[in-house]
Amino acid sequence: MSTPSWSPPDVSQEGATLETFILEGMFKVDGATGAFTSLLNQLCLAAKLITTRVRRAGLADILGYTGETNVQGERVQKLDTLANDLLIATLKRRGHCAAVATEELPEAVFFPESKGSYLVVADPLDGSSNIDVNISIGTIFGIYRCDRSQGLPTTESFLRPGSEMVAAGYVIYGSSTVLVLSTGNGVHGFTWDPSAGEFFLSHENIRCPRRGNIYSINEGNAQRWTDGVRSWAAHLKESAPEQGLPYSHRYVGSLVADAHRTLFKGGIFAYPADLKSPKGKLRLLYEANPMAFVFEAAGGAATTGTERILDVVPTQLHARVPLVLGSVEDVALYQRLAHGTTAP
Ligand code: P6P
Repeated sequence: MSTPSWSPPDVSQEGATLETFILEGMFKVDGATGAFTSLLNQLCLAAKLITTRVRRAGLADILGYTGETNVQGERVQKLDTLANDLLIATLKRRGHCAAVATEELPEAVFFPESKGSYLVVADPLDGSSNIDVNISIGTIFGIYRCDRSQGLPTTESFLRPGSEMVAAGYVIYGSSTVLVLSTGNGVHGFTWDPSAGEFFLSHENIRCPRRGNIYSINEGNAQRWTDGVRSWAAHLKESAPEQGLPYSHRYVGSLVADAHRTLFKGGIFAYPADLKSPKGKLRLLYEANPMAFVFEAAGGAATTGTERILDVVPTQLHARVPLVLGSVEDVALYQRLAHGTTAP
């Protein structure tokens, strides 16, 4: 039985809580069981729990490294571990999630007691190298349906293109905490109100501008780029006001922060393959795919430079890809100048 696709309510819901917004979206779907709605609310609960810990990090001595390293070979910070554990524990409740794969764990976590038909992929705390210098970090998530007619899911159940996701989004812990969510029908932002302990709809129907004037890439890697990427970056720095050049350069070094700014202001974010990261640095399942899902739902674009991100079929949970996302015109220009290809 194909689960009807969820869509948000028609009339403006400005000021509605996230739970209300999700619930009212469900009421519009004939035959909805409430499982998807309940799973989304569990993810929102995880975001609330992580938000409170992130906001207290400076006070509660949960900064600093644990001394361990994760499957990426990166030093693990306490907040990383805490966010990962909170997310998994929250998703395990209510039984709608059959398994979850996160950046922090080498293998997926399966919930055999669950009768749920959903899989979650997540980067529980992206940008963790910025935690102890108080720069924006975030949580990134995506949701797939899974077929339970063959019994429990397996790791292979996760190795599907991002186009098969039914929802995706992220939480940015910045000057305020904002949860950005898409179920494929538009993109909506919810801002955390700590006094109420709720997320309230604050950005309805977010649209990515067709073109921006900001490019976001780690210029420190320039000597490792291909000639094509170098010529693209050089083009954006030319002084040609009639072409809207030069662009400004902004780079936080936290994907959620750089992507969030690009979603609202337009322009382009790129983490291309280079001599140090021949497959790119960012992970397909729980970084590139959820961001690509959000950007396409907001009228933006996301490619590897030659292929639509959401079409890439992962070969393993922690597969890496080159990631280029942003305004459709800026992504198309990147593809033309950096790879000599046209938009997919
Ligand atoms: P670099 C953070 O560690 C991260 O995974 C992403 O959030 C960010 O976009 C990227 O790495 C930054 O990488 O090599 O520029 O520091």
